[in-house]
Amino acid sequence: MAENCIFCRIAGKEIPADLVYEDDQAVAFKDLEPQAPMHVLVIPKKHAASLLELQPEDNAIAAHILCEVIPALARKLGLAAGGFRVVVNTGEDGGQSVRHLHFHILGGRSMQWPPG
Ligand code: DGP
Repeated sequence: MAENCIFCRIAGKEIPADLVYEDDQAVAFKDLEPQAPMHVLVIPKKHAASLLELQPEDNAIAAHILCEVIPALARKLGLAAGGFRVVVNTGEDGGQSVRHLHFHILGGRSMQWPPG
């Protein structure tokens, strides 16, 4: 757990969030500032500031989130039929505001490309 990390504190239940999924490695909760009718954040419980901090030993958690948690959540949240978008903002130019790795799942409307 990183000091003063808001997402570590959500994972640790120190501050409340609208949790939609939890297992021993990951947590998912509704985004406080939703950009789509369904907007959920999936985070690893273990702190990593961004994608750039992931190490080879994090392969298993990254695969777990991508291959298991996100598809299962998309189905559970009713996004599988219409489709959805997964976004990992990274660093300043990537628009990352919270320095704890998180996967945005956005759905419930048609997405535009390119993103702003
Ligand atoms: P990013 O810009 O990619 O770092 O996205 C951070 C997202 O986190 C942003 O969409 C708003 C959301 N967020 C920030 N603080 C909180 C919080 O305390 N609770 C919840 N549920 N979401 C938060």
